[in-house]
Amino acid sequence: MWDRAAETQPRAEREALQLERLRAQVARAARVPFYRDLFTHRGIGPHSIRSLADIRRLPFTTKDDMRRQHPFGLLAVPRRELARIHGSSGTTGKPTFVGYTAQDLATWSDLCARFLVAGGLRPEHTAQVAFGYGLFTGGFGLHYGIEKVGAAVIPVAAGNTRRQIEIMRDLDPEVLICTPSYALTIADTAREMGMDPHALPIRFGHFGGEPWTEDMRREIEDQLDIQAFNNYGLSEVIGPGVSGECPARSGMHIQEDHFLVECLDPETLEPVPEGEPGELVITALTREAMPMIRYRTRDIARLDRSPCTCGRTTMRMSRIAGRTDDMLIIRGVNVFPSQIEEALLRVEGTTPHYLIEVSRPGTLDEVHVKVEIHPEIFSDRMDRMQALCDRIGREIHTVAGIRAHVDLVEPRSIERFVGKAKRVLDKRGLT
Ligand code: ADP
Ligand code: K
Ligand code: ZN
Repeated sequence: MWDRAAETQPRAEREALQLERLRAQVARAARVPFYRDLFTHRGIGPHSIRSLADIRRLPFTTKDDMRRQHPFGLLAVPRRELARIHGSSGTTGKPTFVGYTAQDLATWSDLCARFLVAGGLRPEHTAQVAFGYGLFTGGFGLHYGIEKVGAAVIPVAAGNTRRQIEIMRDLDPEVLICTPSYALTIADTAREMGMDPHALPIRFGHFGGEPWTEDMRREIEDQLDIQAFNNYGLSEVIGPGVSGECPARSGMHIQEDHFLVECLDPETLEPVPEGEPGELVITALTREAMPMIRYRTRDIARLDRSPCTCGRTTMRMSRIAGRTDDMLIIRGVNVFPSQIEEALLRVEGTTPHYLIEVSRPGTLDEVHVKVEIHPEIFSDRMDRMQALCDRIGREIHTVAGIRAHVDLVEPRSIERFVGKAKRVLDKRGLT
C-alpha cells in the first residue's frame, strides 16, 4: 500500500478526521463570496457542523454554479497562490476551470499514487501515459502520480496510435494509462499493423475518464492480454484520484480522508438506501484553491461499506452506471448508454464499437443501435445476420427495457476514439 496508515485507518478514527476537515473546509469556503452568501442566508458556519450528518445542511454546488462563477469565482485563495489551472473537457457545454495550489498538487499526486500502487504499480515499472496532456486532468494527474511512486513515465499523450505502439515495442512499458476506449483503439491499430496485441509488453492498465462495463473490461483484457483496473475522478473536485480499484477489483476504494461522498436520489436529493444506485455528491475535504462543497457530479453509482479482502477500510463505489445528463429517456423509459453496451457485449461476435442514434420521426422515439461485428462473423447470409440482430435486440430489451433497431455494420466503420468515446447521437432536438 502507498499510504497504509490512511488506507487502513479504523473507520471511527477516519470519521473524526473527516469531521475536523469538513469544519475547516466550511470555514475556508466562507472566504468565497458565492458560498459566503449561501451560508449567511442559511445561518451556517463551521459551528453548524457537529456531526458528519450535518453535511446535509450545506448547499449543493452544480456545474451551472461553476459556469456562473466563470472563470474563477469559486477561488478561496488569491490568484498568486495558484500553481496550476486545469479545465474540464467541456463534454457538456462551456469549459470550466479549476485552480490548484502547490499543496493541492502534492495531495493530488499522492492520491493518484495510492490507486496506482493498489493496482500493481511499482518503482521498477515503466508506464506509458496515453491520456491527453493539457487542460484535461487525466494526463498530468496520472503523470505525477507515477513519478511519485518512483516508476518511469513515458508521456506519449493521446493520439498518433501507430507511433504509440512503436514506442511501446521499443521501450517495453509494463503499464498502460488511458481511457478504456483508447485501449481498444490501440489493440485494433496493432492488428492493423500486422501485430498480435498480445505481443505488446503491457501487463496491466489503469483506465478511467469515461463509463465502461465489466464486459468492456473483459474485452480489453482478452484483446491486450493484460489486467485492467478502473479509476475514477473529475476535474471539479481534483481529477483522477477520487477512487480506484485494489487487486480485488470489486469496486473502487474512495479516498475518504480527502473526499466525503454521498449517494443521493437525483430527484429528491435524499440519501438512497445503502447499496442502491444514486447520484454521487462529493465534498472535497482538503482542496485549498477551490473548496468544493457538495458537488453534484451527475454520476450514478452505488456505495458499499462492507469490508474488502485487501484490508483497506475505505468505502467502495461501483462502476459509474452513467451520467444523469447522458441518460436517455426513450418513450418514458430511462436508459443509460452503458446498458446498451452491456447488452450487446453479451452477444457473441459483437465488438465494443457502437453508436446509439435516437430520433423522433413522428411522435414516438426511435432508437437505432449501430454495432460493429467481428470480421469473421460478418457474412453475406442475410438470415444469419438477421438472427444476430434479433439476438442483440432481445438482449437490449432485457437489459434496458426498450425496443431498438439493430444495424450491424462493417468492421471499422464506427469512429475510433483517442480520449473519451462519444456513444450517443440524439437527433430528437434537431427536427
Ligand atoms: P468532463 O468530462 O465533464 O469534461 P472530466 O474530464 O473531469 O470532466 O471528466 C470527469 C467525468 O468523467 C466524471 O464525472 C465521470 O462522468 C467520467 N468518469 C471519470 N472516470 C470514470 C470512470 N472510471 N468510470 C466512469 N466514468 C468516469
Ligand atoms: K524507477
Ligand atoms: Zn480492496
